[in-house]
Amino acid sequence: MSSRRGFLRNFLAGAGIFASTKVLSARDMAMSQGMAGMSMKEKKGSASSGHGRLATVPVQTPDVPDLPFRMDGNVKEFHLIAEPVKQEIVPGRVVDLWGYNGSAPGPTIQVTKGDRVRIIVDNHLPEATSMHWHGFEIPNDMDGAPGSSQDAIAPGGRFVYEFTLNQEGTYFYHSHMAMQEMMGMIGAFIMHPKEAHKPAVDKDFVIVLQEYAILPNINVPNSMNMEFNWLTFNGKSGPATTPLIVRHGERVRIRLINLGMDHHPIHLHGHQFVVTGTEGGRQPETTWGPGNTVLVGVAQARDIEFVANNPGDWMVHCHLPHHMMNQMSSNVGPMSRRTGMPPGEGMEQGMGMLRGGSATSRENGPSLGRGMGVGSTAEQAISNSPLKAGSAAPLQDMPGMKMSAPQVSKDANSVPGFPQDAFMEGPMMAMDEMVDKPENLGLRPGWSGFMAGMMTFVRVLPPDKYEEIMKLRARQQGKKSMSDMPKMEHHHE
Ligand SMILES: [Cu+2]
Repeated sequence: MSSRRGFLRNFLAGAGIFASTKVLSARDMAMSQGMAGMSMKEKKGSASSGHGRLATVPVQTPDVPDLPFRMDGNVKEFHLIAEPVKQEIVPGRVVDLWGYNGSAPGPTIQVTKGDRVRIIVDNHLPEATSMHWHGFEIPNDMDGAPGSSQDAIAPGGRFVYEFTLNQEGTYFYHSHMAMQEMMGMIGAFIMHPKEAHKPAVDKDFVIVLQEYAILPNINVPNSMNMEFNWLTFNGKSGPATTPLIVRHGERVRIRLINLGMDHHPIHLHGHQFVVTGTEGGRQPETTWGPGNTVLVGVAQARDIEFVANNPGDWMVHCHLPHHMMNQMSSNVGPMSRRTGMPPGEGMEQGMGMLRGGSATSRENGPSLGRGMGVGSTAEQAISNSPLKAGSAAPLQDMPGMKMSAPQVSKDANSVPGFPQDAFMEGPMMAMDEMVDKPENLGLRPGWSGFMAGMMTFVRVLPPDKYEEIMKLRARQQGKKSMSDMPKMEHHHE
């Protein structure tokens, strides 16, 4: 088969899912632009993907491990341990979450429709927990609803679940204790069909959306809070999220799962996609219409699919502005905005630290939200005050961070609204080296200064760049597995 025919077939397979010819022509244009600068060799490479293939591809959950299993006769046996987890959500910010098997979100479980599974759940938490299989059509006594279908699993206790799965799609498991959900206790549970859905995808990713309220100088999420300052994709906030690496021309599925207190409009740059699945499984093709933003509501899952026909590093992110920030709170206010400590104020007041009770106390509680804790609105009426020229200088000492002078116009302080709370966004916040990993290879220098919260990339790469990253990743994973060899077999062949 000539590369041109292969390419055409792939392109048609990808474009065929769209009903609108208008969209098709826009895609056609993007495609021809994207392909213009490529050599024949590269075109051949991008045409080698197999959209017509029968076998499913395993899902990749960047930054989250897969849960291994062992076969007991014809039963796939998994072992989940509910336990406290120390998790570094961005370099230097290690927080105390609750999750499974050392990870929050918990490890991804992958099965195939028709599988009989046994899942041993051990509770290593200091309190009772429960394990609910979200959306599973299984016997009531396996549902994990505490109090009604079973007793909660006591601290130190165990419950063994066993059921046969006759569904396919993007599902998840989670603690059914509400506050534990806000501590990180959820994981993806992917049920593959026996044969790949058509058109088959070349890459299949999972992103679990979570949010935490973690006040400055505290490592434990405040599960009572109604506002959140750490927004994560697979337990990481930008720029620590690991990009999704795809080869130019491949068909890509991203499975988005949301468990938190907010709905997240997830937006993809540079491509139109179709929503091919929900938390209820595959959706009929007649419902597929093009879009580039999908609202993933609480307790929902959405599968999006697109042909990665537009080369480049494309952002994929929650579009709620506050969900594209890290450590959101006014705590950087007083110290960074003033010349020093104002005269006549004590240490705590001068630094904008909380006084008069905890963050959720009667005094401070009402001001939680935008002002979360330090510098909260009850403590300080104005969160912003003029930024002193060059005031970022003291931060230049932070190791690993490229602190340059902020990009500020001379008359910045005369402009109403300046500085914004999120002034820290920008090249001065770049930490490319601190988040260095194979998947970030070749990103534009300084990229990390603009990535925060629920943000990552889909990197649509020419074959040579793609191979280079894959080789680097394989080498790194090889090194890792030499040092901490997992004892159990993996699902991936
Ligand atoms: Cu969001």
